[in-house]
Amino acid sequence: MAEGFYEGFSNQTLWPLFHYFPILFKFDTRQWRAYREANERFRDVVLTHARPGDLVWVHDYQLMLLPRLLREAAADINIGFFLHIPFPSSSVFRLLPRREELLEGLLGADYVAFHTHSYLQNFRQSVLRVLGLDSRMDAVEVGGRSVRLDALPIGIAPEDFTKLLETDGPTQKRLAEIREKFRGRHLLLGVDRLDYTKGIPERLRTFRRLLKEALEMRGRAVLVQVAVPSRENVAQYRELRQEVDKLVGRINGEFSTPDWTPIVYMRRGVPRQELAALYAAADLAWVTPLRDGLNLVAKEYVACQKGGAGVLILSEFAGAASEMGEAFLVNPYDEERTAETIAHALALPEDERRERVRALYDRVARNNVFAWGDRFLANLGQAAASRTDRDGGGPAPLPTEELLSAFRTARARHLLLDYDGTLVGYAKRPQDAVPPPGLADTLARLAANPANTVAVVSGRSRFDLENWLGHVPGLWLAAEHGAVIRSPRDNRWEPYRSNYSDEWKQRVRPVLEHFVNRTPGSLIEEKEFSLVWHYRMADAVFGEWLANELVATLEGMLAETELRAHRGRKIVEVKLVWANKGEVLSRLASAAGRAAPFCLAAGDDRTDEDLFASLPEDAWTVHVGTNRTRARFSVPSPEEMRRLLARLADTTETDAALAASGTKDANL
Ligand code: ADQ
Repeated sequence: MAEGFYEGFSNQTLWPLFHYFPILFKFDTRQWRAYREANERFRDVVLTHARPGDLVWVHDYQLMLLPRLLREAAADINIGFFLHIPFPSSSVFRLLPRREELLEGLLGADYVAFHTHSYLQNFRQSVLRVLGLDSRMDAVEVGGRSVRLDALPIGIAPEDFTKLLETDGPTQKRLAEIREKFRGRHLLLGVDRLDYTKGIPERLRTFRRLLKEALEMRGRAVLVQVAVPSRENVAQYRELRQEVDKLVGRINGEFSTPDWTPIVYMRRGVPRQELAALYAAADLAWVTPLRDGLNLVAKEYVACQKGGAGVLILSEFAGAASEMGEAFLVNPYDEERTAETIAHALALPEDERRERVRALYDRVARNNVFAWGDRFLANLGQAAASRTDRDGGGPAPLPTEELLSAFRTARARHLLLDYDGTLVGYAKRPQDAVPPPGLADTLARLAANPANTVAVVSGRSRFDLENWLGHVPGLWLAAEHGAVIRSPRDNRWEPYRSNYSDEWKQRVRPVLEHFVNRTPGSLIEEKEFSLVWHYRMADAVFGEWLANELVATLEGMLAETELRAHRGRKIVEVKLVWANKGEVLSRLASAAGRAAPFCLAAGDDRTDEDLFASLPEDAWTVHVGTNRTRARFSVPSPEEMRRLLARLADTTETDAALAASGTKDANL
């Protein structure tokens, strides 16, 4: 079984496919069974140790079924999963027999993280195309649970290398020897597992081209290639080993001179001290996998270049490329341009090389493996906590018939409806979220009954609401979270408070502008009572991260003012504290001259929670969507909400007709 699991399904099915080598992947049902069985064995062992509330962190592609197996056996443990290899594009992933089981396996976790944002996107695409499950950028809802998704590139422990170089005598001696040996030469370094994803033959061929075309490299450049043998029980790995042996022999045969050998090939693992000395001595690290989840070698090299001027040549197909922008990025399949880039980089002034590697070093030092581990565990903790909260009493699905009957029998009713995400789905650009056909008519039919007070209570500006719903007779509009309200009696907008100033915007705007400059695709919206930073169009992970940072910055700045910063859906909003949906109901009730025995409030976001909190216990509070909420009930989508309102409108009209016919009878 072990062979079918490890050499088999893990390394001959998943590994090649996830690294975009569909031509190499094999599928064998017995190996698949072995994979499943091995995952079950892991489950059994974990279960002998796990207690309720424990945290289990599952690593990598060999154990993709484990999260679900654990969840089914013990719903009360908290499960995180990290994938160390790429998650391929959905068109490649779909080639895999048993793809559904693998995705469902992963979705057993509370938190699933990948190295890069694009792997995360690929995963979401696959979940959509294979399982038909829609997801948000940071979560997917499955079976009443939310699985949090994240991009969290792993780091290294830089001190493991820098300490050796700074304090370990033998390492320093070795470094001096290597420097001496390669004095006057360009030392180029490749360090890899001997794996076909690492692009070693392509690198050797590129080196050959470099020697052929850049004559100044002859006699000068030396490629030290360290390759540790790997998975030798798999045929492709044995073939690769032969191919590399042959290429090295050919190139050395072709170019060597009595005092210069172009390639030094070490087919073995080397101890950490030797590795650190090589990294520190190398003028250039040649890190050009054809595909790589992240690539630690790139980071290790940078760590050993603390204070140095080394050049990092990095494949754009390594996950690390997404966070190592100061490296020289190359397409490893393009031998010609890669060779040119290498020649160019080596010829750059030392200052420029030094500056680039310093920027890389700072990031590698900061985003180290400890920060990575802490963040993973903190995020897993949070994801698990929100599941537990939900288990302990989330909203119930809305009992529509019961609601209709309560609505029908009430003599007066208040309906308070949020707009975006509640009546209408979110659009990419705020101005595109126009009311769908039929919505205005439904609202008008509801408002036509004098027993109903109907209000759209939104964070939008009064201009948007006026523009889209201003023509609906009888409808109350509350804009900017209730800061300004329009009564249907005279269609005049009145602010909730009359003496306010917007001087504060001059202080807050520069802070938001700073964030716009840092975040392509984000923008500032100015409303009468608030300023909003929108980042829906920005890179989602980066956007979320900056949003937290912005709120933290603003919180300090706004303390003891009447302004508050809060996060909404892909926005951060700064507004006056009294501009709050919770205040709207009292306005309506006093205008209507009575409190209504029936009150329905619907909303989808944090600002609606203020409204829910201000309502009596028995109000019909309805959350649209699947997030956490204090509402009593939920409906899945704005479409569902609109259907519900249309049914209420039908009821209202029947009421009105009955009442009308009753009146007629009485008149007879
Ligand atoms: P790997 O495919 O193993 O890891 P990589 O990230 O490059 O790839 O790590 C290799 C490690 O082995 C490095 O720490 C390196 O120093 C060491 N190494 C390589 N050759 C060596 C040699 N000859 N002697 C001694 N040590 C050697 C998987 C994914 C990666 C992802 C990591 C971490 O494939 O994409 O970066 O997990 O998530």
